[in-house]
Amino acid sequence: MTINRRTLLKRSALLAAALATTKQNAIAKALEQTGLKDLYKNDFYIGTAIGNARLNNPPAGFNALVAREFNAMTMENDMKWERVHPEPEKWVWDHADKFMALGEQHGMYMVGHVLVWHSQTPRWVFNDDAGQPLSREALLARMKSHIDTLAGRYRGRVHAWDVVNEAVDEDKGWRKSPWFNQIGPDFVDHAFRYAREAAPEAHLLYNDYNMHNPGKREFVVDMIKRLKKNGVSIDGVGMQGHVGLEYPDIAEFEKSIEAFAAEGVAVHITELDLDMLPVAWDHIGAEISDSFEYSDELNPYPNGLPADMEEKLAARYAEWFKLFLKHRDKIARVTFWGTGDSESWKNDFPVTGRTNYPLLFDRDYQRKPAYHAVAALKK
Ligand code: 9MR
Repeated sequence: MTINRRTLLKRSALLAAALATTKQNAIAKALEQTGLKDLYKNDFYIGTAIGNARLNNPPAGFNALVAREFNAMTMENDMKWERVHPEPEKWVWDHADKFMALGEQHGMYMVGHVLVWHSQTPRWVFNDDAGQPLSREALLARMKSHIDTLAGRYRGRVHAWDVVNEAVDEDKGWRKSPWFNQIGPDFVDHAFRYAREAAPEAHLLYNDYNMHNPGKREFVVDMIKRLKKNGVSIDGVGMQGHVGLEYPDIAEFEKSIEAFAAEGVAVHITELDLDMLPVAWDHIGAEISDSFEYSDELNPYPNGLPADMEEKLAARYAEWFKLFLKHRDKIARVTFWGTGDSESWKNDFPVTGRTNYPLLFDRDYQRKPAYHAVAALKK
């Protein structure tokens, strides 16, 4: 029998198809026991954020899924000042302790979120008993005592701390938060110094969103340079990664990864999620603010994501993970901001009551096509 070119081509196509099926079967089999953390074990940690509801009342199989898929955990809200330290003499440890116990049971890389932030911080922190703004020295003392107590409690157990969160404005400058207004720009230096004293072994991060924005990138690069010049040690930058299908420009995000790494710090992708809903502020032509009125037009998929959108989500997630893999030498961790779609803050921001699909697991904690697209990059 002579084998002509056509037969050959046909045979190789069949072989390729058979190989692809074998490969898919192999992935599926491997994933019965293992998860993303195993596929990416030579690249970076794969993390998730755990909210209080899941911590205290996990749906069936939730803890097992988290242990199978992830090797890093961040507490979504309950180490924030207003939750853990709601009154001057009151500390609430139950949730944070429970979070630590869950993670440690599975040998996770534990992330503390967050020591110094303007949001979710009670007003009393910044004021004296008469309601007047604290002096610089008094506010620094308060910051130090908070960091000592919180980071000190989990010393040697929290592996990375978001030390300062969101201190930079979009338009290249300091956010005019009470921290900045009452202490000055060196509030960041002090926060890192106090954190280093309280948690000497921890990896200390500056964390922010929209880090692809060139103005923010430059500002943060300058901040790192200044900290280092002042003898303050910073180990990494957290790029939150609240992204969408159309934004940001991945090339700009990449420039920021490179710019931060060039300063000698590790990059952590700390809060990854991918918004699938119309961008509210484009739609109604308003300025970005905290909330927009609900309309059905802004909530187009209340009963499930159409297949073509599911594919777009998968393709976009694959693009992001290709970028992360390309820079695996610079990236220490990629953490999703939640596990299943129902948990995500994106269902309520910036419009409450929508149905969003930003994560890799659906509302029944099943792997979505986006999950498989991310997994397939490692085969
Ligand atoms: O996901 C968090 C949500 O449950 C809270 O209501 C919200 C309050 O500010 O904070 C969310 O998490 C934020 C994180 O702590 C810092 N970066 C932005 C995150 C999304 O807002």
